Amino acid sequence: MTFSVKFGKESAMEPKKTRGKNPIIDTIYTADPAPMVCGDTLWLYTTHDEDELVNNFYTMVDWRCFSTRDMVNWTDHGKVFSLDDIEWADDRAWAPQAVERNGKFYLYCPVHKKNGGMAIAVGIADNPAGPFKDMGEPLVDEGDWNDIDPTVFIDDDGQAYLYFGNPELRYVLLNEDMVSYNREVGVVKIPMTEEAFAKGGHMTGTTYGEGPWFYKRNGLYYMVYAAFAEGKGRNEHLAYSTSEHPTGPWKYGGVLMTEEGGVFTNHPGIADFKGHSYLFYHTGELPGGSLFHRSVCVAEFTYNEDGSIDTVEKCDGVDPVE
Ligand code: FUB
Repeated sequence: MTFSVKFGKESAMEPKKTRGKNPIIDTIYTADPAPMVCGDTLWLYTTHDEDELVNNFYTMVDWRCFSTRDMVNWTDHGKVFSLDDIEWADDRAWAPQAVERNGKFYLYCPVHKKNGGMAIAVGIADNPAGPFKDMGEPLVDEGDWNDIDPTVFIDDDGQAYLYFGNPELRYVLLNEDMVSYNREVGVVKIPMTEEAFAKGGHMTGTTYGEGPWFYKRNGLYYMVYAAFAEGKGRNEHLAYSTSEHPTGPWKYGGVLMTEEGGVFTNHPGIADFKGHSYLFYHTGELPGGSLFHRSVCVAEFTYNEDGSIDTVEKCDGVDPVE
């Protein structure tokens, strides 16, 4: 059985009868999963690791989109945004996140600028499957290399937050238009303390590495991120911190997914969908998988009564939902 979706050009992927199977996508290499729930559909935006590498490094030129209504059958919407659509960018189509506001869809994407350094681009579309159109200039461009891995969240009072960063976690307060931010507040640097992110091996001396994912549940704010334990040669694991306020102070919560069995990077995306909580992540487990050839997976998890989360195991798939 396959289903059709209302938006865009789609192709139904191989139907799966009973359980969803990891990696979710086995036709291309994908990484940096960013789920977005819209009504009865979960949309999954990913980066795309090209088969052929340039300079033996991440070779990534476009962003892909997939959707599901049951966590088992997925529809491939193909390329929804690419470096070719961003006149001022030339490389590194890295980890995105999408959000809907007032009937428009915004895809926040780190890219390498033609004149050097990383910055955050915004693609805008009328439906979740794109095509996304670049807003024409960087949204965040501090002139350093920290401006990667944006995560966006609109709070109950309407204030939207865009967190991002490697090695530092930073944020801006997005304006209602979602394509500009409060310049008086500017780019705020989160104090990179051990209380917030635990002692770790990344450049700030904490575990916080990159790939933040910001959301709120039952009045508690969560920051989930790719993290580095102390010591040399460690792969990234996933960890989380919480706060009673959207801008911190943050308190370290624990390890969400261990580094074992993965590749150097990992990248979290969290969504509640049809009464279940999901952690999307990536591994190198497709045939030919490697540091630069990753694939997106998903695991179901539950919260403890106090809002804490136990370590989630990498798994081979999830059950269907209705
Ligand atoms: O995929 C490219 C980069 O690697 C992402 O931006 C990081 O989060 C890491 O996954």
